[in-house]
Amino acid sequence: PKTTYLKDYRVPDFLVDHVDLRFELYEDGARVHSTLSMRRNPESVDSRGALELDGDSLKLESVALDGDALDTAQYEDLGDLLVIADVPDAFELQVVTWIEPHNNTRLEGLYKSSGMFCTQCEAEGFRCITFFPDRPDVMARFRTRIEADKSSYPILLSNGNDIERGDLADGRHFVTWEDPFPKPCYLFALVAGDLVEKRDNFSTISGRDIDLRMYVEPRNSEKCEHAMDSLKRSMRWDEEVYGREYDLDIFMIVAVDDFNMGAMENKGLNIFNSSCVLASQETATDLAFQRIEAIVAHEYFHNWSGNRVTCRDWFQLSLKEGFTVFRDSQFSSDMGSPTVKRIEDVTLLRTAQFAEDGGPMAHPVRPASYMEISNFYTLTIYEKGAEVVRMIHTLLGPELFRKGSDLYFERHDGQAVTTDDFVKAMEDASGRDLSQFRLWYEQAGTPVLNISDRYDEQAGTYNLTVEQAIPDTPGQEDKRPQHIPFALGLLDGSGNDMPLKMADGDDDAPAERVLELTETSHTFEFNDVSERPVPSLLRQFSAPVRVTYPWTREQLQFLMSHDSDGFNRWDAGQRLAVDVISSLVGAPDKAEIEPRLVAAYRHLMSDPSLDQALVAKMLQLPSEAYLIELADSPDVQAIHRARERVLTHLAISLREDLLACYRRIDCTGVYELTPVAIAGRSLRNTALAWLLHIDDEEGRDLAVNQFREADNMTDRMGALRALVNSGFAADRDQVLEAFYQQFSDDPQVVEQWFSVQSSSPATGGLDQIRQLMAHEAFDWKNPNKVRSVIGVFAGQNLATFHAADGSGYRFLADQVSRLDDSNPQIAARLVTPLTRWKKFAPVHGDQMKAALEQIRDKQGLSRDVYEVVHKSLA
Ligand code: BAL
Ligand code: ZN
Repeated sequence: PKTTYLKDYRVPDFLVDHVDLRFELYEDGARVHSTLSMRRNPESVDSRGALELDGDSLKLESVALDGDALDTAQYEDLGDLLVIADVPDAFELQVVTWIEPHNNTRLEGLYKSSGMFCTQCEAEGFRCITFFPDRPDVMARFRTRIEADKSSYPILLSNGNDIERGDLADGRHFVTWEDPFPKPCYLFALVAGDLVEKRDNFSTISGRDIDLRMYVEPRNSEKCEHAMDSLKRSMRWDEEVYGREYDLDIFMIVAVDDFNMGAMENKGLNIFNSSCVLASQETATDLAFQRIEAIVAHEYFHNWSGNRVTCRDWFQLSLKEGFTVFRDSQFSSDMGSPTVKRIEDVTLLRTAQFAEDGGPMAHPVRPASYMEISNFYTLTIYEKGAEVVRMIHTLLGPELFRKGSDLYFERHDGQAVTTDDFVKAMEDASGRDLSQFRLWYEQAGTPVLNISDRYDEQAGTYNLTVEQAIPDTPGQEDKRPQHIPFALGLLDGSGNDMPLKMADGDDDAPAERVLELTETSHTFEFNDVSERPVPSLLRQFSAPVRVTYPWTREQLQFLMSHDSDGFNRWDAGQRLAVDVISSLVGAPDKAEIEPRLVAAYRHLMSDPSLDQALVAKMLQLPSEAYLIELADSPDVQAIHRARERVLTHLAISLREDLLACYRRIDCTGVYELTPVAIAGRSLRNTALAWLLHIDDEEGRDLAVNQFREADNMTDRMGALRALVNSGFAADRDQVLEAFYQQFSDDPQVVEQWFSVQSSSPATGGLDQIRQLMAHEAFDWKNPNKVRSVIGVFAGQNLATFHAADGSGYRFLADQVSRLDDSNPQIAARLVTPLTRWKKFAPVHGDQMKAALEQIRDKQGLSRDVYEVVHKSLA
């Protein structure tokens, strides 16, 4: 496959002013009539070149230029390109294509899901619908007429406003939609189906009434309220925090079961994976409720950061994704607990993005090349991209950042631009020089900050030396130092923040500072320091970096209970737990387990005056995935055993505290989604999980009872998960069966039921995974089912996946090869756990490599999987 390079970017040779589409939808296919009003781009260097339009899997029926049919000698249909050598400077091109949505298993372009037609065009799906210059810097106004059988497809939707509708012969009907905003074709959408409509409305800041509509299958009509409320909160928040008002008269959300992504921000017509939008107390966990709120917000925020201002090319993907993830994380912070939200974001970043940044697919936030753009919807583009925007926010402060975002939206409204344009707007609005900061977009890899300190009691000075190093990544060596905002505080012996006086001419002595690192090494001096401080470093995780500092366990325990920064309090607990578990990896079974850990956890569990939302997070032990990420040449089985040992030890030592904690928290009231209520359920379920980890009989009774009595999915799932992971085999089988019987007709719940089993070493042995795949509810064509069984197995059930005989790796290779024929995007994602083979101890690495080679040797490998496998083996 060919590689596309950023350095080769050229403006488009042709522009499209207007697109007129007519879809004839049938059961055996769809005919697409496209009329493009086109002209040569005056900025193109090639002023006489041929017209080339992208296509994929299209059957071309006819081509006409300015009303005259062309014969086959006048154009060339190369499959992936339609070439017309001789076109005037401005013209109208009519193309008719035939496509087969019912056979479209890739779920790119127009396809069928549960009997409805729907689309996914980002990144390059529009070319599967009709021939078109499929690139985001070609922006056009779209009018779309949809024709279909009226009884099977009463609802016909596209972008913009519906301007005309009517009946046709043979029981068919049509609706015409017009979108007044020019947009790239990746934001085009179409939906046709037998759906129920839920309506609401929103009055914008300037007093315009917006019609809000959700379309779902009839069985889901009671699961829309949360998404609708989330939408209204998002619309209000974007007005208040970013000054962004909605621009069309209608905003629509559609839920579909078969979807490669989480959701898609098509202009005025957001399409969601059902699992990311439908929720009820009985069927969705707290986590799902929060995820839905965040994703609804994310897609809505794209209306400005993505749609009104879009990307010039796909190398700029983080322009919209990084910024929009940053915006949705600010929103979630404002709606719930900011500290908890930060902990969740950083956990994902440190576990998964750092792993990506240290592996063969490492790439900058603005990549320099790709083979298949679908492979670049990554944690680096999204999460690290959001961290980069967050650092700009930290460096500029909220007021100047807002000035910068206002300028960005004003300057570039209706344009397709670059990450550099974004940074420039921030510079121009703030007067700050961000030239070195731009390296965050260009250099891959996670910077490491090695920190040392020296306290001079006589002089009353404290020196902190920070050295930054950025590891080599594929194709990038010898990196330049980056501009890093580094927030810190210093704690005195009582746990109070000390005034931070520095010899910078500033008399101010704040309790916290954001230092700016720009050199390879910096030494910062603090004055009038009356005692040796305990440093609280990188507060709020002010930059996406790794920090090494020789904290003692005593200091970590101290920070856990005293740091005024909630995030660092949590982080100290994580560091302590990581240190304890890591020291036990490979140690004899009798090796002592650090008593401070038990003491610290007991303190957290037994003091109800502490912030319960933070406590709930602090009681989560670092995951196996995170421990593996932190280790050099990890032996997964040894890490698994060490972590299990610590968990067992904690549960035994804290048994009475766990029971008391479980009973102390009252969960009998009305189900609420407040941070306090969520924390209560989380704490209770953690207590339950720990008790069942040691097969405690009393805990078992509590779990069985909770499973039966629960009026919400969080508690039902908490009990189910605890029992599934326990040694109580009979109870486990019983609750699993009861759960399935109750929810077998709800695909989103069945996906959770699959996940709870495939993630568990207790039930998720390879034989069990195969059984799940043979289950009546498993469906190869549905990405959520594939993810919930195969993806969860390889990503979360690490002890089984990394079995010493390599069976987990071979199994995954088989599934990837099978899936590659029908859905290459999802197949390529599934490969991820194998890509890091070089990091692992040879006992794992050699067999992981062999599994990658097995995939590589498959005939007819897709471009998606080819890229991931070949880069991993390079
Ligand atoms: N643009 C793809 C889905 C999302 O990030 O919103
Ligand atoms: Zn997005």
